[in-house]
Amino acid sequence: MPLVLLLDMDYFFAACEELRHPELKGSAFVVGTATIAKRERGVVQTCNYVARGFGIHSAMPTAQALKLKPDLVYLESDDNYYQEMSDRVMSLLKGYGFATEVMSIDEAALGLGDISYSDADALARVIKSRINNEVGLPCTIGISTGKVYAKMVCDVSKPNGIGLLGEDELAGFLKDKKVDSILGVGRKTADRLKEIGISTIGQLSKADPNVLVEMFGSFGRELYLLANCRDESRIVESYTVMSIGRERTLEVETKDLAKMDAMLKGLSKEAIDEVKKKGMWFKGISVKARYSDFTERIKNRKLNNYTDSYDVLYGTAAQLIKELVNEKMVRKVGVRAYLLENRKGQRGIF
Ligand code: TTP
Ligand code: MG
Ligand code: MG
Repeated sequence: MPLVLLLDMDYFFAACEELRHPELKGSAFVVGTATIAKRERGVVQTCNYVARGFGIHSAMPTAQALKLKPDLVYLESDDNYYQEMSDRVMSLLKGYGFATEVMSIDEAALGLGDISYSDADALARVIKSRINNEVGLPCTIGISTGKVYAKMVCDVSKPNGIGLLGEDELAGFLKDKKVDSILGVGRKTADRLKEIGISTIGQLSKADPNVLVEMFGSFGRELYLLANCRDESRIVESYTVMSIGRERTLEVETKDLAKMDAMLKGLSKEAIDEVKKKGMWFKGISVKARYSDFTERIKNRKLNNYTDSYDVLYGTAAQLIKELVNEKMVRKVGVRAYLLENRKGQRGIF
């Protein structure tokens, strides 16, 4: 079973501030979106652990935080500085040569491949101490069989920890956790699940997968599998948002390659239109098949050169889908262009 290592920086913006203002360490402080003059109108981006001790947290209005701690220190956000620190962390991580997905400014996932838990643990210790020493910041690492589980075990190991979650521990770990502890489940999803009587992951595991798909589309399927100890999240190198793709359910489930091919043709056309509209080109192509049993497989191919050609996208997709056809019926196919760049040469973020 391949393992994923997920690293998330501890109280990131605030830790960056402590690094350059060590005198702040003992006092409660927040980093906020508003200027100091208008601080009461902004929200807290993050705060240090001293402030957390007073019940202050991310996304709380600063005015409310000041009520909880009237002598709270307020700092204006300095995005360029945090991005610079983030870049240092990410380039240290990428230096290990594993497939690395930068998931946000302060977190990344590494696909470790087939490696033992003890080797993964040893690697995590080295990475954590290098980030402590070479960048000067604290972080926490989670290791499990997929990105979502690795994130969950990272969350419960904070601060400054390393958490391992093995396959045999998964069911017990997940059972009583609230659904919103799953990466990607926000308040809206949690509220809708509550309406059908689901608040824990244990309850989610017993839901009807078809009902979940009806409610949430493909995310419903992911939720169902996640609740049942299957984390199929993939490491996508570079930014996940930096991909453009289309997927669609086939009219009837099929094993007929020609039907999938016809669908991919249309999807490729739509994806290329979008790539061109955004003024981008790409170097990675990925094709997905979803089977009747709700499992999915993805095939990726990296090109030698950037392109925005329909023929290349569709032609590659047509090759890749052949590798995904097996004895199972296929209900959905998708094609995606990733490793995107602006044609002007700048990395595109949108
Ligand atoms: P997080 O990793 O969610 O939080 P954190 O690093 O501050 O704390 P933790 O130790 O629990 O991981 O977010 C990373 C940074 O993103 C955070 O330092 C500031 C910013 N951020 C916001 O600007 N607004 C928000 O609502 C959140 C959650 C984060
Ligand atoms: Mg963090
Ligand atoms: Mg984070």
